[in-house]
Amino acid sequence: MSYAEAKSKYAKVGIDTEKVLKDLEKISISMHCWQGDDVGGFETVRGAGAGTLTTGNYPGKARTPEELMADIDFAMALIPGRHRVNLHACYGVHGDKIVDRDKLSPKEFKPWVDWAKKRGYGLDFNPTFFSHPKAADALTLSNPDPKIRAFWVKHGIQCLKIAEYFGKELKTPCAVNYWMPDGYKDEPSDRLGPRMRMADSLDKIFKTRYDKRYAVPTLESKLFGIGLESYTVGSNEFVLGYALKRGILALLDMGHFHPTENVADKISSFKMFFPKVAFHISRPVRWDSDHVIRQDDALRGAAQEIVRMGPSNFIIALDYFDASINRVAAWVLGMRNMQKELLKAMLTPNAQLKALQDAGEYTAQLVMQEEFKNYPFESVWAEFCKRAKVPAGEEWFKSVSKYEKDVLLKRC
Ligand code: RNT
Ligand code: ZN
Repeated sequence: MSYAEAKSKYAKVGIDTEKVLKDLEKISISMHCWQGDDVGGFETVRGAGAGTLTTGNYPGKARTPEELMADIDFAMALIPGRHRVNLHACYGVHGDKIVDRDKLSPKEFKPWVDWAKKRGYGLDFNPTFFSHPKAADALTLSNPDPKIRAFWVKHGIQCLKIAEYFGKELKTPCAVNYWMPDGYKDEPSDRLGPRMRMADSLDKIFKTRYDKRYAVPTLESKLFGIGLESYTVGSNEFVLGYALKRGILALLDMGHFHPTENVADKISSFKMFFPKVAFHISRPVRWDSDHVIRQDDALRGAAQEIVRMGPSNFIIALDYFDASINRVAAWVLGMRNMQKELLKAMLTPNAQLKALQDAGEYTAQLVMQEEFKNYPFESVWAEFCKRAKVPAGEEWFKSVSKYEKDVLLKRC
């Protein structure tokens, strides 16, 4: 179906596709740098570890900041719209000597800022509370040893400063997300103590003066980690309570709940009590496996909630790391899938469906929910891509395959 035909079909159910195209263009998604090198970073200690696991050994991962930047640029050129890049503290650009986490400063991130300015990307940030000798036992901000806690508090503070620098330089607020793996493999004897220590450490970090116009802290919860199956300090309840009390944002990672929980259902409750809802869009398979996001029911559900409550109320970041497939393809596919689900949700007559719900017209609601799924979304997507001058269909994969042959495989 042509765009013009699709446009008139949507117009009949009250949807203005021209407005939808404009609205979709306004949604910036934060693309996670860590898919590019399996959460490696540029320090000496490598690998995700500490509660997470990357699996696979696909050739061609980025080894240097230059390679990672080039791969991100290549991916971004195949994604319609303007987006952001999400960095982790372990991706600092160091000289001869590695600056330890407690001493990181804007200096190590200047090359990223220079690059982002040139490209027009916004930057988001994450302190790295893992892949470090002082996190070997997966206890950082809740560590019983006050010296280790102090080290990580310092890291948390430095990251707030780096985020502020990003926001100020790039003139767009930087979301700085705190996720700590802290937890225990087996049943702890004290569940309260670590949570009290964690809260105290976080207090020390967030009492630092920072400019709220530039740095927007978020706190990410988790149900369990690999090797930390019995207890996670920063559980959902801990995060909700802490974030509300301290006036920061809570971050929902789609892989951090029981596999049968409906993450989409949580969003409206978050929206009620927080000014914005922050997201790590991920796809768990049996566990928090961080598979590339697909156009599945979980993503559809999240996108619908985001659209119904207004995308400007959300901070959307992707978080997955598959080391078993082409990493550039993993980025492009995930970003486009997120956009496609947002577009599908925008092309749904949400007000009509809500009216059916409120009127108790459940049969009609069910029928319409299903019928609208088959409206000609692809024609609008193709138009969106055409205007953004990027391939609409699977042709994008040809360019990635060529890049793999010409660039990625030469790294091995
Ligand atoms: C881990 C969390 C966390 C990380 C990134 C790399 O379970 O989801 O967000 O994936 O910080
Ligand atoms: Zn996450």
